[in-house]
Amino acid sequence: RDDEDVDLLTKVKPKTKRPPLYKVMLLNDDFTPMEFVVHVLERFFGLNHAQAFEIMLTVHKKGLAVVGVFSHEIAETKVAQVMDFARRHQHPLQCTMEKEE
Ligand code: TYC
Repeated sequence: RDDEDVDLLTKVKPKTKRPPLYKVMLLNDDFTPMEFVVHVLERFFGLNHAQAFEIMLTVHKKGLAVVGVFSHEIAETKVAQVMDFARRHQHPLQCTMEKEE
């Protein structure tokens, strides 16, 4: 750009906001088998067995846990995949998403 434009342009704040991120959470229940939850975490969240087992136990003990943070579209896809997989196996496992502050 021309040198005369520099003064003006440097006063313009770049308003490029990053898109919001969404926490995907798994909820505890009394019926879904622990091994099924571990499998879900490995299959849909790319966790290794040890990580998956640890997060499953956290959900089991605390009631819920964040299993990943994603863009809105990816988070929606993960929730839908988990809910569909749980429903097909007739487990009441619940997966939800929440905007990150
Ligand atoms: N509470 C379940 C049980 O004792 C295990 C479980 C863990 C269920 C995590 C859901 O998101 C969950 N079989």
